[in-house]
Amino acid sequence: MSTEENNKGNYGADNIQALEGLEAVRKRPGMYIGSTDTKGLHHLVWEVVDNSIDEHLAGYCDAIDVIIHKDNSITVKDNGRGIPTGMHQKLQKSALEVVMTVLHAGGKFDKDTYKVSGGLHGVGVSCVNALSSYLRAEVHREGKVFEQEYATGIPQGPVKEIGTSERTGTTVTFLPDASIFESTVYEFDILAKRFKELAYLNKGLTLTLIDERNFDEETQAFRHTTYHSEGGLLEFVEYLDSSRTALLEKPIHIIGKEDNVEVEVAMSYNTGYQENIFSFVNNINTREGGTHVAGFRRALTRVFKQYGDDNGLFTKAKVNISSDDFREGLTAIVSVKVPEPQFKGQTKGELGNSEVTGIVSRAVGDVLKFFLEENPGQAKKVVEKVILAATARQAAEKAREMVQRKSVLTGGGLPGKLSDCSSKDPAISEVYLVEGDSAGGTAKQGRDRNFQAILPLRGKILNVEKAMEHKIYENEEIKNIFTALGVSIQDRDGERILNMEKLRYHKVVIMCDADVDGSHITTLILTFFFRYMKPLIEQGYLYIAAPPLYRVSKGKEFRYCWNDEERKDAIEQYSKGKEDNSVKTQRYKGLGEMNAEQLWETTMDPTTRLMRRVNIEDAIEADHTFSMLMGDEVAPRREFIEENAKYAKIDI
Ligand code: 0RA
Repeated sequence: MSTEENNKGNYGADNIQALEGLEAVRKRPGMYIGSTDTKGLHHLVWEVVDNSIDEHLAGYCDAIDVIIHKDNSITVKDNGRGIPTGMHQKLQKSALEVVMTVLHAGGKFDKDTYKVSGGLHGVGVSCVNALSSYLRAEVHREGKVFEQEYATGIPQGPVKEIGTSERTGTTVTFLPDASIFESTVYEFDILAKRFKELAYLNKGLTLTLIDERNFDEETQAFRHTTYHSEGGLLEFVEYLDSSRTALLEKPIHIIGKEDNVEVEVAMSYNTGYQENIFSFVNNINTREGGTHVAGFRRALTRVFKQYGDDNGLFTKAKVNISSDDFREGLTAIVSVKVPEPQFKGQTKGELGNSEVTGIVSRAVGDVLKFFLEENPGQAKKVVEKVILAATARQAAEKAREMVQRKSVLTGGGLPGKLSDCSSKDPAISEVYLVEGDSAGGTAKQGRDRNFQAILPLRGKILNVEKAMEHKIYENEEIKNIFTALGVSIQDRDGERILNMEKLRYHKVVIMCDADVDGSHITTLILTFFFRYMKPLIEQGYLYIAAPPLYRVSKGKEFRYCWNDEERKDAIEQYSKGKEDNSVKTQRYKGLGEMNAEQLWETTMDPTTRLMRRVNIEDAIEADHTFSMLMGDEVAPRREFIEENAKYAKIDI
């Protein structure tokens, strides 16, 4: 019997069930893909790509190509085994149709292989199908090519055999349903960022992204990028630390397996003071950590403490070492593959499986112990750094206490430079961090003093990437930020926690000049918040003000413009297309060129201003950007700026 015959007149109970399943997805898309905004839109791609990654994990696929077409439809092509096309015995139709139309069918029930799909993303390609106004699946398998087309998940015909082929693989092309998604425009950068991460997490796999919406005349090619890593996590760590000075000759690489849980860790130390641990479970980023990260930390503390004690290194230094001190200047990636992961936490970004802690701890402990014994020279460097960290931490504690004690002694202790607002309700209060005393003065005159406070910051605040922690707390401008905001940093078992209970403003707005210097200072302030007040960003309290770039006027009429398009539009409007010398354009280079009233109506008036909320979508990339822009080494920074200048989007 041919596939075609199988499908003919097959309108049994199972078909109706499949239809009802897809209908449920269309009725409540949020339940299946989280949301229908741009995040949900990109989720469709993750879903299909995850299925291809599973083929890679099973050992059958080493290339995935993704194309963004002109109409924002997406093609995902892999060279895996291809979705099976034979008859599904129970449902009496092609397995391809089952995978594409039955919720959670997936098709792979093999417990011995790890799956990305079915994990956190995992709702199955059938969901993508249900949410696409059009989808086409093409399968190369057993020497043949098969295809089937769908609309909103409903097959538009049977699975057809359309040719012969010498390769295997699956190609899925889908057009997201515009009646379901708020936006149907794909972002190159979002896709590229995830593919880069996936390349590091799946060594040997090549991911290519092509954007057919964007043709580059110079190279006569569509915008595209390819990611591939032979070194995997080892290269990931090297990439993350590429603008820092390494302490070890080469990152330490740990691979282990116990009870079907696979562990892979790459770690290195640099001469900086930050701790950067990124973690993944089945390729999914666990932003909130979890039991795997706990296991890693436990091993680190245990092994280093033992090594230091055995060699009498800590007693000599006469400092108390806390577990934090072992992680200063550490960059690590902890990746585990768990057959049945349980995710918990607010955003389901935390691994809950308790058995994983011990497994990771043992795997890391064994290798680390061996490394220290075999490499006494490098071990000594790390131990010296740990001792330095402990000494610095104690100095920082004192400095922090000073700041906090001082704020109590001076009765509320608000900084003298702060022009506070009258409101004491944080929910409606805003504070503007303004570069320079003169712009601060203008802002003070222009503000609505009922709910807007102004804190001028003088000169460039400390470059926090390079400074030691106690220096941070001794810096006048930074102390002012802490006291003005009403937040403090507290120690809990050697871990630093930001206490925001007394936060005085729910909008903290960075306001700098719209020129190169201003954007540099914005980056510096952002770095500071990223490093020391991350929860404030995560809660959505940090903003960047957007002063206009131009003022176009004719006589008494004028318009503010935030970009060149608006400027052209305004000139056009006033000159009505004719040459008109009375149309004037003023370019604002700094806040200082605006008077108080102008600053209010363009930048501070909540009913008219433009403001950008700062979010750290991706701490990995943000961290890298910060350290690259601020770090010691010039080459990667230049490279970064050049690379990004082309698309004019250094968005931090
Ligand atoms: C069901 C079973 C098998 C593979 C797949 C589905 C599969 C799905 C997708 C989605 C995109 N690319 C894909 N590649 C494969 C196992 C196949 C076998 O046992 O031969």
